[in-house]
Amino acid sequence: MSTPGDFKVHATDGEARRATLSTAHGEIQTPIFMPVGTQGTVKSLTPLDLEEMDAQIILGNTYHLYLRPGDDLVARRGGLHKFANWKRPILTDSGGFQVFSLQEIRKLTEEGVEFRSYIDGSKHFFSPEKAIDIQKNLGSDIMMVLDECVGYGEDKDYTNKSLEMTTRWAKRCREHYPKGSGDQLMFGIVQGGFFKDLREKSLEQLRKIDFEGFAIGGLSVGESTEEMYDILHHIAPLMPKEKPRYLMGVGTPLDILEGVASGVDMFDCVLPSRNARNGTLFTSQGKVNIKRAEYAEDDSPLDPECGCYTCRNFTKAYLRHLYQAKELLSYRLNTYHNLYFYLDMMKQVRAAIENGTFQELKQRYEAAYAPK
Ligand code: PRF
Ligand code: ZN
Repeated sequence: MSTPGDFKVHATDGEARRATLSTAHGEIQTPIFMPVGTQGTVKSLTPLDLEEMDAQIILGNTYHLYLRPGDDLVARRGGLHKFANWKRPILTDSGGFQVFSLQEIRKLTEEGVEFRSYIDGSKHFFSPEKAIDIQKNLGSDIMMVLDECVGYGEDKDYTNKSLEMTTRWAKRCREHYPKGSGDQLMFGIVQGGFFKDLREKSLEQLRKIDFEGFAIGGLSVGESTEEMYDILHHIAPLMPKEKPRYLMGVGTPLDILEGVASGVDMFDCVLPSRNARNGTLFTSQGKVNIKRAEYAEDDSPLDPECGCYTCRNFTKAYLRHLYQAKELLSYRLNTYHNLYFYLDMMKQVRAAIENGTFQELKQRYEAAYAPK
């Protein structure tokens, strides 16, 4: 029997790891991509769709679900799993990032962060303890600590003070939900902007607090790919080997492969689902922009190598038509394909690590996704 939080590494290929993380709603095979279900739904898909494409875990957002329909309302319905009829694991982000990215008006103090609702402008306050209470009400399998995601271009002094506060907030989160007080796991979040010494300092402080896993926050916030990879390559291999590592809000297929190569186990990003809704589709041959006129009479499947429902049943000409007509089915078929593509890539990644062929796989994707 495994207990929530158990993390077993089965194979490695360079820094890349093939592992299993146990949660209260079952095991997750890593490396894994987590589809984003901000409002308790992965936009346009049903739980059945997600199970069909082998989604192992989805992400929910504290910020959105607290504002609407309210975490207490969700708790009265037995938690987010029951409310949304999703039986597999759920990870919830703490709300920190959403407050910082969706809000110009916010007040940050040692106590927490004050912000206005994006729905009706009403005032709200998240303390580290409050962020955990909300995630307890939602009943997620993995809770994230409240952190400050430092914007791109902040100076070293600000970034340093911010990471120190993120550490104090992380400690308060853990003290509010000590290890073993329930079957929800809690991950700390490494910040420190684009300063390697500050990243190391953040990690050193956080590893003294007993978290079940560690995330890298504060990347993909407007920096160049080179700057992001520079920090990623530096910090990921320094993170505890015996715990899961999660790169938050990243990224393109190549970013994810770069993360895996640095030893990251978990990823989430709105890119596949959001891009699907604006007609940008990921295929084995690179990106396809389905709105282009060249596809108007193209009777071939979107991706001949893809086994998803969309590719098995529809032509590019039809997908383009649905997109141009803004038909609801366009969102659904495109989202289905893009998430299937990401999840299938992760399946290939896991097999390649087991076979010791991860670098070859990575090079194949790099060839397909080379900047044109
Ligand atoms: N912190 C939190 N959530 C996040 C981020 C972060 O830094 C990011 C950064 N890419 C995405 N989501 N809590
Ligand atoms: Zn497909």
